[in-house]
Amino acid sequence: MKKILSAAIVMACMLPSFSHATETGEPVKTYSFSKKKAPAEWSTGKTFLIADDRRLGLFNDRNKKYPSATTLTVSNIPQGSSVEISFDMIFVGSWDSEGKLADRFTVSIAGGPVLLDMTKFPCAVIDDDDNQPTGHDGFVRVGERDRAYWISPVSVEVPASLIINGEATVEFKGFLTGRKTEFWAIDNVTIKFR
Ligand SMILES: [Ca+2]
Repeated sequence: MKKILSAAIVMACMLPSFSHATETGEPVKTYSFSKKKAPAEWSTGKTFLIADDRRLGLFNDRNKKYPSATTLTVSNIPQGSSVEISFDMIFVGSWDSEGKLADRFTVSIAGGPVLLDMTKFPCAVIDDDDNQPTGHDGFVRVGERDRAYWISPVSVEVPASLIINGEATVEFKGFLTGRKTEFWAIDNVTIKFR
């Protein structure tokens, strides 16, 4: 009997260590969009092949053929925890960091505050020529043309104060000046509770 009791105590002591592992950085959820349709937590289902890897996208807020934004609903967030969302942002075409054609990308609470406001992009071209990209990760066919793409790791935190009833809906949105020349997609999303 004594043996059984001590085994139960050891088991009970092990339980908190599981939640501790989560706090110290184990993802509670990952999305790699390996199927044609994205999981239901995402408001848009369409995926697109870039370098033989499915990504959520493409998006363009000025072109009716594409959705302009997507939202991700994160549920079962422990009380008092914040949420860290990390993902690969894929910039397709030559996004502009300045000037009249400047583009923008935001991550925000749906209908609420902006968490990340991006105005600097890695899309560099030589001599202002879209046919001479530099530092890009490859080319992808969009419509009738091959376009360069750049992949940047992005991380954003949803503070505990913006989480209501253990849930947060986060919106990803691009504000593009190019209707047919600029697009975006996301991939390899990981969710961590902090
Ligand atoms: Ca993927």
